[in-house]
Amino acid sequence: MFSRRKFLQVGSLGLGSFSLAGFAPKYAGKKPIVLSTWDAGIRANKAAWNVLKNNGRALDAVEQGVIVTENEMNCCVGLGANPDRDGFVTLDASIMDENANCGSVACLERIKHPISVARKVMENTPHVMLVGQGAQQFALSQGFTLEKEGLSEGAEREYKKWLQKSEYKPAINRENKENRPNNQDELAAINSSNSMIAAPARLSDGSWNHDTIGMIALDANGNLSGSCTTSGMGFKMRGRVGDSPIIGAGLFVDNEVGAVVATGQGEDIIRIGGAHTVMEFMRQGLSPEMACKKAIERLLKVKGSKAKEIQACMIAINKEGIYGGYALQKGFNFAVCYADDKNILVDSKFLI
Ligand code: SD4
Repeated sequence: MFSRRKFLQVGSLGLGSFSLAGFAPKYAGKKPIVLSTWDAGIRANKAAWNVLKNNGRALDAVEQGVIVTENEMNCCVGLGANPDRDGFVTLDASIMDENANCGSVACLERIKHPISVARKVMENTPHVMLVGQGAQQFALSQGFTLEKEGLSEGAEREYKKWLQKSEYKPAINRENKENRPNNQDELAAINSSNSMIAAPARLSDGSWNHDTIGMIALDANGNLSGSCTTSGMGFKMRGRVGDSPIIGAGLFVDNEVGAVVATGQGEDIIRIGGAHTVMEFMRQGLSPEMACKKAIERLLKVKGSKAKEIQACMIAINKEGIYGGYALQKGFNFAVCYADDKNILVDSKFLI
């Protein structure tokens, strides 16, 4: 048997500097660094980088970063997003800092920046999570504006299309590039389908769409933070909440270890306590990429033969600024920024 004593002896022989496959090496990390999910992360990273490069706090970076996406008109983040099946846009968001403080909101309506409300929950209440009307009331008490009711043009169109069949199929993975159309005919076919969707492949102007934005950052002082903001899933049941506002599922930060954020089918990410599971693998010494892979493998095991119908993805950084990500299926990418001229899109590895 390989006893603990023998293991310690091996370590003391200097083998501690070896990189065992999948274990985090002690080099090649970047600091500061910011990562975010999907290609929209490139634009969001720029705002975060502005904070980080000026010695700013990771917490401010991850808030400023995802605000960019909340301001964009898109299917899945912010008030322009697709509504639930009753026609209401309901938003989820969470944030966590280097001191294990965290805040989140779920099912928040008519407030433009749920991520900033989540931060106020963290900073100005004794609670972690506020939902629905209570979250909205709190936002108003903190000076946020109540935006007008109704749907964006794109969301209105998508909703009307969905209403024709009102199918409830929470399974299809639209972020997967393989499912993305290669031409106008394929695009039309996708747009005319009525299944419940995580995100349509293209926006109405034809540009690639994106989903939930999750962001994690390590600042120049070596502190970590993370954020996540989403409308969840288009045409979801009224009241449905995904993983994104649930600390430990969609997001987790431990300043001694790393930061993790998830995107994809929230129900299944919750089932494995996604972000926290990745964190514990990193705590045991696995690299961020291997830790994400292990968590996705667990999800695959839980989901079994139905895994093909969904997407689930994790990204992580550790204390050394080493980063990685893993997805269940092909088609996930994430944006990594660690210099003015280094804001790159990385195609994630995947399991199936
Ligand atoms: C949710 N995880 O509400 C979010 C949606 C998402 O890619 O990330 N989709 O389940």
